[in-house]
Amino acid sequence: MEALNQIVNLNLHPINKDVYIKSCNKEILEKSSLQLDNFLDIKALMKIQEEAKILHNKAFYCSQGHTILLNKKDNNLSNDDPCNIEMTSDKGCIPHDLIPNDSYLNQLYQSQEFIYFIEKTLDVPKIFSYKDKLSSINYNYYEKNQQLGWHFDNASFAITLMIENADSGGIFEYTNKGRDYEKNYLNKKLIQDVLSGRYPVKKIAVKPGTLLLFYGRNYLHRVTPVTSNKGRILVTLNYNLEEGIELSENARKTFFGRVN
Ligand SMILES: O=C(O)CCC(=O)C(=O)O
Ligand SMILES: [Fe+2]
Repeated sequence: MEALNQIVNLNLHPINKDVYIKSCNKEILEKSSLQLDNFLDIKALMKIQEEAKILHNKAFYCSQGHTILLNKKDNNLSNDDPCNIEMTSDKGCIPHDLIPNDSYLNQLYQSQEFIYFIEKTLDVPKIFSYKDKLSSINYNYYEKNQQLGWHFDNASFAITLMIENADSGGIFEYTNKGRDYEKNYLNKKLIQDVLSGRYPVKKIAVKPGTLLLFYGRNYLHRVTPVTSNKGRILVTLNYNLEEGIELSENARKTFFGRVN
């Protein structure tokens, strides 16, 4: 087990210090997302990039149609309903059980200091890993022309680590205005405007080593198609607010090609 400072650039991001944690909490409340550039120590980033390349040929590629709420299109509903428009998502995925135990990613994910930082920054009581062996940490590979269509996540928040970015395309875009899940609020007019390109969404172009936190269940977001030969590699660090949660068998089959 490496010390946290071998993995995280603690000089720039002292996530084990209360003052810094408070400033991150303030920032995510003010700006709606938290972007920490150069979060990973440079040597750790290089090791993770190497690991991503070694695992690449084991990635499971899927292409799927889904609505913004991650459902299947309902042919009984009107095509004009923005919640019934079919998006396309295609990417490759390495599930958690293929990531070596001693990977920096596993060490970061399990680190009590990192977990505490996330809990306090998001102001949630506790976070837990997935019960299933596939969903907690994922490498995502986006090749040329691949993308993630507009959607709201099922999980309330998302944590991503950029590992390699594409030379062009593969940009993360979002708006924090479309939904308030807790209040059962969904702004269909705004969603319609986003889908048709009329709404000025926020764009985040991040460099390798950046950590990004956002409220994926309330933010309509997407990854634009990669347009360069160089692909995009991103890690998602996935936690739940309750213990013992599994990703649905259906979702596991879709994203990982298997259930166990
Ligand atoms: O790849 C990204 O930047 C976002 C990933 C995402 O939205 C998801 O996995 O649901
Ligand atoms: Fe998402």
